[in-house]
Amino acid sequence: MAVSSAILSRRVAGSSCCRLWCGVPRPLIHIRSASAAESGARKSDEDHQWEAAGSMPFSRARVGSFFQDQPVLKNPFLEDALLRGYLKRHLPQESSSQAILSDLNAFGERVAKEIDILGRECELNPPRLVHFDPWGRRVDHIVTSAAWKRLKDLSAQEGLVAIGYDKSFREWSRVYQMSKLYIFSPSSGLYTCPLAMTDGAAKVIQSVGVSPPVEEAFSRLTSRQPERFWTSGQWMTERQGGSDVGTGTETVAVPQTDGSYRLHGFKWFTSATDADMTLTLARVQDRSGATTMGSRGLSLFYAEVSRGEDGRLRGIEVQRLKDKLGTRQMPTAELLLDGLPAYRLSEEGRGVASIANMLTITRIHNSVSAAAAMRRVLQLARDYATRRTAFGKLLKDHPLHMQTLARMEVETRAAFLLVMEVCRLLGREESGLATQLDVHLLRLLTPVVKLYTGKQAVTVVSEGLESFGGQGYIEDTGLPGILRDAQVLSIWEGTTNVLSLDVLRCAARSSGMVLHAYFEHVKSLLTGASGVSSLAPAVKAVAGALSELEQFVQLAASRSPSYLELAARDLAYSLARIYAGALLIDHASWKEATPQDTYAALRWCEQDLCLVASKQKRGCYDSSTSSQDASLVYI
Ligand code: MFK
Repeated sequence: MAVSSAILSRRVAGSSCCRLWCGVPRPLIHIRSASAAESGARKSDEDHQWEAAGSMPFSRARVGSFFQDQPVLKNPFLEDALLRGYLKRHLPQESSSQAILSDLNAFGERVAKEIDILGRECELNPPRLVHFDPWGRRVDHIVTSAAWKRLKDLSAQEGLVAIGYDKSFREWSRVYQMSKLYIFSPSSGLYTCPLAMTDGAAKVIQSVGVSPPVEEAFSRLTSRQPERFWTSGQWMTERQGGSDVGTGTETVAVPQTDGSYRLHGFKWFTSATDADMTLTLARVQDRSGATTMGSRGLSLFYAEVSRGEDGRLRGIEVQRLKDKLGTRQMPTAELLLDGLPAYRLSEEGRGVASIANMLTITRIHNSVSAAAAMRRVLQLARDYATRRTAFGKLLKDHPLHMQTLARMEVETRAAFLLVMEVCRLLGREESGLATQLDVHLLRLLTPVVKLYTGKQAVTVVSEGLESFGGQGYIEDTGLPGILRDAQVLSIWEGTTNVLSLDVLRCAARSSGMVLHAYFEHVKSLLTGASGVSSLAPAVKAVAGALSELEQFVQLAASRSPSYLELAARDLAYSLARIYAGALLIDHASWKEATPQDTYAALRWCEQDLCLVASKQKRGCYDSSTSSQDASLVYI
């Protein structure tokens, strides 16, 4: 009975296949037997009989026998022509550069063969919170996976923070470090998050002075020895919200007789909460218990996360772990600070200005992760396009599919060059080589690049998932996780609008000097490419957009703050698009540039580069707009 029903099912399947393909070109990949689909498996006698009979066999399990090849992750360093080209162009011709390239190559191999699996394990084994021990004592253990712990050790060994502080690479330390993180990020199981904050904390400590009580912490944050390596948190967000830190921070710091403090408050959103230490903001209480409200009442504190002899966290209770859309690999918690011992690192009232160094670093890390997510989905999509056949040919042979991937490639290249530009400037600043123009550019571009690449990442990764068809929507392919994790990139470390306002603020505080530096630098990049005829349309487009932007800035200077505020997001986008255009052109004008570099620059520059000028001409920032926007939303 069982045999006959199996035969029956094969016949039905075979006949339905004949019906299906009648009059339609046969696919290149035929439905294969289940056993044949498993490479190396031997065919059964029955399979041979069916093949001899010319049938279209389904397996006994009636699931058919065709299995789509999955995309394969190859060495992300070797797969990335732009990364390699960028490094070849910019790194000096010396042995340390060779060492950088070989390290990136070896690391890329490790990412593909070893690290990607660990990252996946982190996704499959998210952290959990154990509040109590079996005997009812409060322990607040954040239990993380073995893979997460392994990634901490590996991050130390690979110097993923340390390289940024390694003086032997001079102004290229940051480009080297961020290139490595760029390769690592999509496979890191979100370990890039604690690394970002660790790097940011090291930077803050460096800026306030590497001396006790944070000397030891600095050495641990930048250590390559797993047993010494520490990660840091950045506990800023409280219940009243993450953006308006000045108003929203309620945590108080009670001075102790020995000069230290005890912190009391509630941190609503603390990421990578298994950290060894943290930097956080609080209001110092005076003798009467009063505090200063607003940003000017905030000071920066350093605290270690440790346990007492009773096994309980000192001065901390973990309220709960967050249930997030993505980044589930990483513990994010709500914390009650109940007398947490801490040291003040900043002058009283200089908390926001002091933690700003950390924000700069974490925003750059965010941008690196955004470009990396785009690159990863594209690498997988283009590999898949060489394996998947539809409508009689491989996806790579469908021009419309290639057009879609090429557009993703252009976005990814622009994002990558923007990110590397900020890393280059950071390296110059930290090694004492930065000109005033570099310093202004770094201040302006950090929020611009963060906000723009965060948005690009969501769009490109989403498009990337679509390029896998339904499989892109299936959890255990690992693809949806890339989209979920990308969604946070435009939210944390400053949302798009908050960063757009930061752009306005830094322009105002520098009396326009950051914009002056911007205009100067873009013009110099265009001048460098002016002799390359193939790039002429792109140069013309960027020069035209730049001139429109200059006109807008002049006009905006005479307008009310509310006018500027309405224009802030479009202004930031315009700054990003024009600058990216100039960088693509600059890269394509390099003597070893490829025709693809030119093509990417030309394609990028076809879009509306100066969005803010186009919108301004249409009256989008006029005084009546705000009320119309509101009435449209609340209709
Ligand atoms: C994959 C890697 C990802 C990374 C993982 C990280 C995970 C962590 C998750 C989080 O913690 S998310 C929460 C992060 N929170 C934010 O990003 C806060 C967003 N809000 C802002 O950025 C607001 O603009 C800000 C809190 C800074 C506004 O505060 P204020 O007090 O209104 O700022 P104000 O008065 O403009 O500036 C105070 C001082 O700071 C000024 O210095 P001076 O007093 O010396 O003039 C500013 O110049 C300085 N400052 C502010 N923003 C700065 C800055 N300096 C440099 N760069 C900046 N961006």
